[in-house]
Amino acid sequence: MSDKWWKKRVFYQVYPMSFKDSDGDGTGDIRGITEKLTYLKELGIGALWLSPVYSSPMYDNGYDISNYKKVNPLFGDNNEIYTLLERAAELDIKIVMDMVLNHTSDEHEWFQKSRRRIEPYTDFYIWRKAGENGKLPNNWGNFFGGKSWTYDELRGEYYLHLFNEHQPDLNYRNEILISKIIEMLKFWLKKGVSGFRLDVINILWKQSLSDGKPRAALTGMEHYISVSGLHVLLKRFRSEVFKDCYTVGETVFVDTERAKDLTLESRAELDTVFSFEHMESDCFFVKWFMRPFSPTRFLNILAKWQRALPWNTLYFENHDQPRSVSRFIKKGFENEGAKALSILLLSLKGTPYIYQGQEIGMRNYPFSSIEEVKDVESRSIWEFSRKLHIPKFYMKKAIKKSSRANARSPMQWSGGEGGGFSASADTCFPVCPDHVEINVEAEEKNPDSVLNFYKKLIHIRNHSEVLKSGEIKIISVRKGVIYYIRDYCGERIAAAVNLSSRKRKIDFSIDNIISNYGKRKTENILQPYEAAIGRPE
Ligand code: TEU
Repeated sequence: MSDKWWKKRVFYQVYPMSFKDSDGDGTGDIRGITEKLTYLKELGIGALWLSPVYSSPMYDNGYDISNYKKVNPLFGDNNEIYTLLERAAELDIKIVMDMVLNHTSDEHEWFQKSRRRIEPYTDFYIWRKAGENGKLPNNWGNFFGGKSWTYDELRGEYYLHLFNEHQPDLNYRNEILISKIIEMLKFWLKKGVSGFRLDVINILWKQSLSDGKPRAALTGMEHYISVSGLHVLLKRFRSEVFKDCYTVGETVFVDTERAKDLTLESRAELDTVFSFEHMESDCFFVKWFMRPFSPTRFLNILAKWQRALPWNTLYFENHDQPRSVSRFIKKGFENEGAKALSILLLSLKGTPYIYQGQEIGMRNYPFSSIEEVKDVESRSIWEFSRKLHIPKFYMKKAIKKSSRANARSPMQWSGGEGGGFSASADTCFPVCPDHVEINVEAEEKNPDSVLNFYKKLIHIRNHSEVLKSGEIKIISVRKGVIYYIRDYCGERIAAAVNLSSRKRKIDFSIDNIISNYGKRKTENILQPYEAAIGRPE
């Protein structure tokens, strides 16, 4: 059995802008995170994933880095992050930093020099002349909707950007760039970082820049998603810098086979990936084209991934996804539903990730107009949909429901002014009005709260070898109910989760070590959203 630390710990993602503001300027900061380490420790958290804290003009809230080694003044300074690393180490909490290697900000010194053809930066980015008859260099689309090339007057060429125009893609055919990236990663490892969450890592290598097969979205993707050159590059990173640290790659459009190609230990590329298939079960190809959530479809995808990979991550929320309670649970069942999801998250096989606020059952922000939705992706998609003449009423509804901004409203620490997030009334994102009921302070006092349920469950997991390391056998997925057994050297534990809003008959029996309904009432029935971990017969 493996003793890798990242297989044993529960992770927690912090989105620094909206976690805790310590100095009253309305934006979360590093000192705020340090202040809350004891809260996280009490929750049972063993590792943090910190979304980007580096210098950035914040077009994409830090996923547009202008200096990899310097902390964004909005969040504090380098000494503050070193202090955070020290305090976390004292509490035995590992820190995994987000690292954006596919692109930088256009304000990064490298890009500014590349535009001016100053060596050695001239080829750090992907520059091309216009195509025939003044056309763009190719027909690729970008992840936020629209084209992926922008003309730079100064250089007189186009540069590639698979995200926003302020996020130019780096050129990994340039050796000097690679050596600078490796040197920068070593810098953070030396400071005590335990690993990296690698943003869109499977699109780093562009196999060719030829036109792509036209698609509804992301034309050109076959030229850069998990292509052969990427595997070579990742093996190199592994041997030169990621030797002893943990990596979790955010990988877009991967199926189970591609995920295995990236994570099998023998291949020495990444340790784990964040895949998207289960998070896309309620949409068609892109999230703006939604279909009703089907618990059976969702659970079947999870089951498929559990069977296919020896190990991977588990997550139902992050800073790019709407809140799971608003998305997967019927109105009126939020409390049971949030707990049912927590049982699933913490009893399947893999490394579980909790996103800030998930542990108190935070919900989507009730946007009343499209102007309120402050997010570069939502804005771009809105503009793009206008050009395509997609009906306004449809897009408004789709964006409000699935925008990333839903998960970025400030963490709700208390029921008081501003949810206890900031002393300022003018916060970076508006505080969700439901903070009056849904907040840490109130939930700590309520024995039946989602927060106390998470705490209990994480505690059980942290002390159970079978939940942490056991093999899994998915026995059945039927009518929104999943039933599985974990097994560790003969010690067995079972879990059953009804993710539907209906009562369901079951043909197995499960006692309860922990259940979201307290004591189980009826032997062969699961109540709506009832979930339990117990001993199998
Ligand atoms: O996200 C990558 C990505 O594929 C996103 O387009 C994602 O699918 C979408 O946001 C879901 O709505 C990563 C980061 O997590 C995201 O915050 C960044 O904006 C993006 O990369 C660019 O760095």
